[in-house]
Amino acid sequence: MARDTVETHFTQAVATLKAGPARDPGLPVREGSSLTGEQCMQLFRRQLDSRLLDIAARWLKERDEGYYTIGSAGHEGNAAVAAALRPTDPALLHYRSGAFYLTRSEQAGRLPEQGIRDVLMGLAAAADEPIAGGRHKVFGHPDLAVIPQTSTIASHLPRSVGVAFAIERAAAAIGEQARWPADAVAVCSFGDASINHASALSGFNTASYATYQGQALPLLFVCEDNGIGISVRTPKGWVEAALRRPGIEYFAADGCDLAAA
Ligand SMILES: Cc1ncc(C[n+]2csc(CCOP(=O)(O)OP(=O)(O)O)c2C)c(N)n1
Repeated sequence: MARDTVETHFTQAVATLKAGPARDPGLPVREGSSLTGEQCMQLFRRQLDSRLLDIAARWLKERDEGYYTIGSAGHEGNAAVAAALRPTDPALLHYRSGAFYLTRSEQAGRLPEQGIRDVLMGLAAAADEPIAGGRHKVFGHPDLAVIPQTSTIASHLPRSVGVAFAIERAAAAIGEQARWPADAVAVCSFGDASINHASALSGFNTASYATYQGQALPLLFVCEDNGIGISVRTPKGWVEAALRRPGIEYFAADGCDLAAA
């Protein structure tokens, strides 16, 4: 099979890297980070799996055996987001969350190939695919607390606010046994262009409005900024300018740097 363009870019870029001094894999990869070399390698493997799934998606499509080629290339840093959370934290993910999904699957005690298989079944629109029964390629699994979403951009943001609100209300206000642990944090990922959608704006506003008046809302919004929405560039600085809101703590990290992320 001929290498495709994304794969070629990747292997060329990796070939230019110079090995650093040997380090104890049990130590942090650099000062100021808690990420050990060992953990870093584990995340890197899931990042590679995600990239390989993208390549497999195009390869299956060429053979008329796969139906979706929406990939996660360039977004593999979201493995770090999964690693920062627990596998019981409800996750509402967008379509670039391959590495998050594979990392979480492993965190939950599954073999790497089980997560890979879930995604492959989605690509092939398999009737046995557990989350959508072959109707769409979506990331979702009840055992992984990954709540399935459609690829309708931003549609899951208001829902994530509801999930976070429910975690808090169930635990603190009504003392109900909820679906999620009482100390769970909901996570919701989306792209930089998606933050302009009315659904996203209503989600941000509701979160902001609630926390502004003291309502606890355990929610991590993750904007994966690749600088473009199909063919439309996101203005420089727009994501930060648009997302700094009352009641929402904003912080940024380089998604291509696992330790920073
Ligand atoms: C509601 C809705 N409108 C339009 C689309 C078509 N669409 C698919 S991806 C996309 C751009 C998303 O860009 P961004 O949020 O930056 O994420 P990226 O794909 O760059 O990761 C659009 C408009 C859609 N899926 N859903």
